[in-house]
Order: sequence, then structure tokens, then C-alpha cells
Amino acid sequence: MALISPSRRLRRTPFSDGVEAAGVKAYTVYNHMLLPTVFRSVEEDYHHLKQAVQVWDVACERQVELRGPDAGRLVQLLTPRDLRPMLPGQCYYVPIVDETGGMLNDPVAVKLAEDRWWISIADSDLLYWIKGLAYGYRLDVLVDEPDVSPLAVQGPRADDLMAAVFGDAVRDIRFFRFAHLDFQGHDVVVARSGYSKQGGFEIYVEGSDLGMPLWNALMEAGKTMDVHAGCPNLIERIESGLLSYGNDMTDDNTPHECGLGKFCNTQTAIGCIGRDALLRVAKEGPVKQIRAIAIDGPPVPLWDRWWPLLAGTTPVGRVSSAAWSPDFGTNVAIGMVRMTHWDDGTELTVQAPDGLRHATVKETFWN
Ligand code: THG
Repeated sequence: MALISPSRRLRRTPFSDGVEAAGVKAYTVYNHMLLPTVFRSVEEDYHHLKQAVQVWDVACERQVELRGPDAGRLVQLLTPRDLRPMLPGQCYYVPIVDETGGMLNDPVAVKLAEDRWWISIADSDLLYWIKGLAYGYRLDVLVDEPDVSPLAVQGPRADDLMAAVFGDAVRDIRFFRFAHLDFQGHDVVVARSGYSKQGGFEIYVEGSDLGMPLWNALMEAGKTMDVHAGCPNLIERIESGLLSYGNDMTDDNTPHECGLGKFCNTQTAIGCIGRDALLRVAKEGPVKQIRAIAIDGPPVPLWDRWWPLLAGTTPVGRVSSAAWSPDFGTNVAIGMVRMTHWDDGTELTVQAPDGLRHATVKETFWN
């Protein structure tokens, strides 16, 4: 592929100078912003992520901030997850659905206060849907995209690196909870979360000027811990079953098709815009669903489209993400598979760009 031309529309991040100094080799575009995808190589980055600690520029996980007395009501309009048990200081992974029950995004909701929320979005322009709802429902709430950029610290040594910069208080933060901590006299939100299953944190940096000082402090403190710049890793996230909106699912899919039923309480999520549609389809249950898939043969090539899944010559699904896993000695993949063929161990054929391959549906992901 040719290079992508830089422009003001393809937004840099507060950490881009650090990312470039660390030798970034490739980017993707996410929420109209640069997202690094490779530093040394996808495989080297993968091994390092599982052994040490990495600092990730995930500023492209933009925040939609809701502020005002109707903020809580507005968030519940968006999602079939029941938000009543959620307290300030908690994060929830929330499927967002439209009036047909189709997935519009799969963000992390951060409840800062009863009347102040961040919706940390995946790659779709959710801001406009939320602004439209706030206006249409005449809600008393401000909706905007603040100057807040997440920086992730991921890997088995993440606790030690974070403690070196923020103090031992970070060790007490529980999974999907956050604390307000001090960095150089600035209050930052630090959550135990992130787009890997290696453990770690996300720091929500308020104010672009704080970006490079924080990046540099983490790199400096991590010198003895083999810290390196990293990024969400294709191999690790497929092994871990972390979904990628726009790749593994779109607005054509319900949360149940995506295996996100465990994050839905459609019966009690009163107010959710997609509730009636989801209750209707829930009666039947999904007829296709996301599955882990092992693909035989040598390392698969990079993909930028669906690969058909066949039973004999009959199409029964499609693979949306795939990569060679060094640790599992097979290609790992995520795909959408029809009910008739989604059972564990079902043997299928995948039509990869370099030819037909044998594939096996898995009950669970690898991690
Ligand atoms: N962190 C933050 N914002 C984000 C992402 C993130 N926005 C974009 C994208 N990632 C949204 N998608 C996901 C997908 C999975 C998870 C988080 C965001 C995730 N899932 C865990 C799982 O499925 O096992 C845990 C979910 C839970 O138990 O609640 O972490 O990464 N800020």
C-alpha cells in the first residue's frame, strides 16, 4: 500500500512526538486520529508486551463528555447495560445500540460523578448520535469532546512502572475502577483497564500540554524495567478475544451476535433506545455469533476484508481478524459463524487470500 498523506484532518496526538522518537513503523487511522500499530514488528511487540511493560498512545480513544443533571439519563438511553448499580469511580464496558439494536460503538463508560461522564469511544463518530439525542430529547446536558487523551501502560510490569511515577496507591486500584492521582501538580484519572489481557492501566490525560511530560516520565522511570513504546497488538488482542469495532462487528450486528450479551440487561435497562428491538430479537436468540477460530497452515497474510467461511461449498460465516500466534503455534482468528456451524470443534474451510485453509471453531478464546 502507498503512504497516507498527512493533513490537519488526520489528527496527531499529544504523544505523537514521543511515538515518532520511539521509532513507530506504521499507523492506522482511528476516530480521525493517528494510532500506532507497529514499533519493532508485530511479533516482537507481542513478545515484549507479554514479558515487560509498554506505554501506548491510545489518544484516539476519544472521550465524549456528558455534563449536567441529565447526563445519567442520557447514558442509559445509549446502552442495554443496566447502569443503576454503577457508582462514581467505576468504568463499565457498554455496548451502544441504535433503535434497531445494531451496534454503534463498544466504548468504556467512565462515571466521574452523577452528573459527569466520559464515554471512551471505539472507532465511530458517536459524538453526533449523542448530541442528536441530547437535543431531540431536550436534555439538560452538555455533550462535547474534551481535550482528554488516554495513555495506556500495559504488561506484567505495569504495576511497578506506574508505582514509580504515581506512588504505591496505583497498586490498590481494582479492575475497571479509577482513582484521581497527582502528576506534577495536575489531577489525572488512572483506571485499571486497557485493550490487552496482560494487565495494566489507562491514564486519562486532561490537557495536551501534559502529554509529553507524562510520556517522558514513564519512559525515564521504566528504564530498568525494559519499558518500550507499544500499541494495541493484533496477535494479543485476537488471542484475548478483544473485539475491534468496524472490523469484527458493525451496526449490522446486535450485541448478542457479538457475544456481548453478558454486558446487556435488556429487561431492566429502562430507557435504552434499542430496548424494544433487542427484546424482540432476544426471543429467538441470535442466528450467528462471534467465535474464536483456529486456522491451519503457515502464518496468514495481513487482511483488510472478510474471508468467507465455508462448510463444503456452503457459506456459513466470515473471518474478520486473523494473525499468526507464536505462543499457540497456530493462526488465531475472530469470525462470525452461523448457528448451524458454531459448536466447538466444528471443522470449516476458510477462503484466505492465499488459498483455502482448514479451520476449527473454538468454544473459547485462547487466554
Ligand atoms: N480503553 C478505553 N477506551 C477504549 C478502549 C479501551 N475505547 C475503544 C475500545 N478500547 C473499546 N473497546 C473495548 C473492548 C474491550 C474492552 C474495552 C474496550 C475490555 N474488555 C474486557 C473483556 O472483554 O474481557 C473487560 C470487560 C469487562 O469485564 O467489563 O476491556 O481499551 N478507555
